[in-house]
Amino acid sequence: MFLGNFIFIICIWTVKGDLFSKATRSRDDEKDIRNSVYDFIIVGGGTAGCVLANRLSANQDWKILVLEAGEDESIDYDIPGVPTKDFRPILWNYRTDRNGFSCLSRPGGSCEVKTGKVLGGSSVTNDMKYTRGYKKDYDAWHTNGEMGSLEWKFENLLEYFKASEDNGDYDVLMNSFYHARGGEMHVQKFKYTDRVMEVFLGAFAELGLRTMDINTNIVEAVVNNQFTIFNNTRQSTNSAFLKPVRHRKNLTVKTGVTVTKIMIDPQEKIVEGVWYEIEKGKEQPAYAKREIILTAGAINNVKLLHLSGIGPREELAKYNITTFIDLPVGYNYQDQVTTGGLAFTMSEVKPVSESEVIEDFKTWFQSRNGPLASRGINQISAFIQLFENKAAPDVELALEGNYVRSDKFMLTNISIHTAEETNMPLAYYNLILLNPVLLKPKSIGRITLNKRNPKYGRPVIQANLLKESQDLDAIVDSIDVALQLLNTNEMKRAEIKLAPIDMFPCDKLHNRDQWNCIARHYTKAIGNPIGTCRMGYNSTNSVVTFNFRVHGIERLRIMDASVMPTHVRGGIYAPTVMIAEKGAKLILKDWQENKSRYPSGR
Ligand SMILES: Cc1cc2nc3c(=O)[nH]c(=O)nc-3n(C[C@H](O)[C@H](O)[C@H](O)COP(=O)(O)OP(=O)(O)OC[C@H]3O[C@@H](n4cnc5c(N)ncnc54)[C@H](O)[C@@H]3O)c2cc1C
Ligand SMILES: *[C@@H]1O[C@H](CO)[C@@H](O)[C@H](O)[C@H]1NC(C)=O
Ligand SMILES: *[C@@H]1O[C@H](CO)[C@@H](O)[C@H](O)[C@H]1NC(C)=O
Ligand SMILES: *[C@@H]1O[C@H](CO)[C@@H](O)[C@H](O)[C@H]1NC(C)=O
Ligand SMILES: *[C@@H]1O[C@H](CO)[C@@H](O)[C@H](O)[C@H]1NC(C)=O
Ligand SMILES: *[C@@H]1O[C@H](CO)[C@@H](O)[C@H](O)[C@H]1NC(C)=O
Ligand SMILES: CC(=O)N[C@H]1CO[C@H](CO)[C@@H](O)[C@@H]1O
Repeated sequence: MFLGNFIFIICIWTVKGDLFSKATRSRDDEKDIRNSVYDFIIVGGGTAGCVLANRLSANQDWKILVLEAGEDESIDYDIPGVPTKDFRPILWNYRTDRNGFSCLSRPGGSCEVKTGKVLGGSSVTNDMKYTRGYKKDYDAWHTNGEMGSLEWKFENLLEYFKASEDNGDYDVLMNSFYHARGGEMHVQKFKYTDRVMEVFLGAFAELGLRTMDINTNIVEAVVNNQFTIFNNTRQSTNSAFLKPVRHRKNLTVKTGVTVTKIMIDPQEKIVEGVWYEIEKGKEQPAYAKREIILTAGAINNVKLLHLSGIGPREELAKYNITTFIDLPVGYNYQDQVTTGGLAFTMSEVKPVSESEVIEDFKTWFQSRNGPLASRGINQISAFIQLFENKAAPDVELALEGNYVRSDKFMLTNISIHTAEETNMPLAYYNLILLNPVLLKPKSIGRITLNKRNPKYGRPVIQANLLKESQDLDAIVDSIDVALQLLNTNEMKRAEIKLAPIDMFPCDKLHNRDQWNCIARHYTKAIGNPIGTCRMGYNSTNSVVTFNFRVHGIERLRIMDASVMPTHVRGGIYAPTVMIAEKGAKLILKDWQENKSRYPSGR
């Protein structure tokens, strides 16, 4: 069966432009082929992929295929109090390449990059925070003289943010310039609060920060964040966009399949379809009559494109891959970055028993209430500006609760590793980590194929975290700000103090030198990778146009976080959904306007 298909495909490759009419084919073969022809193929059922699957399959004239490497999402991943970023089976388990200047004391001298491998992608493994970034971030994507880029001005993007938004907080929704309801994705604050959250809100207020909606272009604020939750349950883009339309007849979703290659007609530079693996070594083809859309994320898009001969010529030559299109795919990798090491302890901590936690799980499953219907102190963060006159924040001081078992706690200094090890759902915590997240780092890296095993090996992520000295300086500056919390009345009254963290090997150093050392040793990659397929004007320094078309080839687009040229000042979940909304609109428009452009009856 497989072999039959294979021979068949070779026929198609050689007899370009006609999928159906070869007399040499048997009826069975024809049926197989017919069944593997779609209008659009979406590669990667992740954050962006699920949104596109919904929007494109709304058109009954189109047959859509979604190919996702991970398995279906389970309700266990949707409990807000349980951090899915530690669930190895639904992660790609990638790490940055060892570089000698960051992640030094992390295992292997490298940092984890926790992107999701599951239907819904990283929207299943992320922290669900709903932040959009700033007007000036988007306006900076504009290229002078390029009309298409004008559509990326912030004012023109609001409609796409609002298209998917269903905001459930009245105080936020009131600002109808920014917010909307009625979309697929429910956005809301958690109802749950505790005493320590109040203390931190008060302490940041003493430092001059006001509690505000971060999605309204304000310079600084302490934020009781909104999350993509519905009924105290995670809303991934799978549950918000895909699940409700999975019954659609023209929509096929295949999970547990990995796309390994894009089929390209070498003469015409047209994309015809993809090969995907149903199990190791067993590949099947699928064909697209209209377009193939890559949404495999900023790391895996690169791997797939390189394996398919789209990338930097000199780089692909190292693997003896013939270059179809010479493009800077994989360059311009950027991730946000933070460091471990800064943590606070509270004087009185109520110990939690196992049976209490079990009861709380039952409560959540029965009524979606209780401590598991929250993310504890993680709900609070502060956005601060380090450099004046920027009119936007540089750092998010992100709080993260953790529970350190009493046998390890307070007896002696605890290691940073122990401080970060997850033992309990988020609402139970006796330690508060403060992660100063650099929102718009200057350091730039690159992704390349695995040297020994390009096809099955993990891609090489040269993240270059903290390579630029400005990045390190900004993190250390923001720690200075964070330490001022200790002088606030709120913190003093609550007896919140610096946690006794073992700073090895930085224990002999002081002040800035010590924090410099800690940041280099205990670096954390946030896991918000972007930029590897950036949008731009031409093929010299970008991979796709401002309409997401890959330069120099037809019928291939990329529509996920990888097209962002630089970071927006916030997470990239909502921005990625926005990109998919905008992309879906563009596709609808293009195929309406240009009906005859590609022969649709072939
Ligand atoms: C731990 C963590 C916490 C985060 N928290 C937040 C937050 O609170 N707020 C925020 O705004 N942002 C957050 N982010 C970032 C944000 O969620 C992601 O960056 C964003 O969702 C990326 O979307 P994407 O569509 O580009 O990629 P993904 O959602 O990662 O989707 C890519 C999909 O493609 C699939 N795939 C890859 N290769 C193949 C292949 N060859 N064949 C088939 N399928 C393939 C993958 O399995 C995956 O499902 C967080 C990220 C992480 C890692
Ligand atoms: C590439 O091809 C050359 C010449 O055929 C060969 O010597 C080399 O080992 C190949 N390299 C790889 C990575 O396959
Ligand atoms: C929330 O979930 C619970 C448990 O499944 C259910 O009983 C309740 O009706 C749901 N509420 C809403 C508003 O959907
Ligand atoms: C704990 O850490 C502090 C600050 O780094 C240091 O002064 C102290 O000696 C350490 N104590 C132990 C027992 O390691
Ligand atoms: C591509 O664009 C960049 C600026 O965006 C410019 O510097 C470069 O000269 C352009 N290259 C070509 C070949 O037009
Ligand atoms: C439609 O096709 C024409 C001609 O190829 C092209 O110039 C135009 O940009 C296309 N329209 C859209 C919306 O892509
Ligand atoms: C392109 C395609 O297959 N369209 C089908 C989508 O589903 C409707 C309803 O089942 C069919 O009528 C279309 O033929």
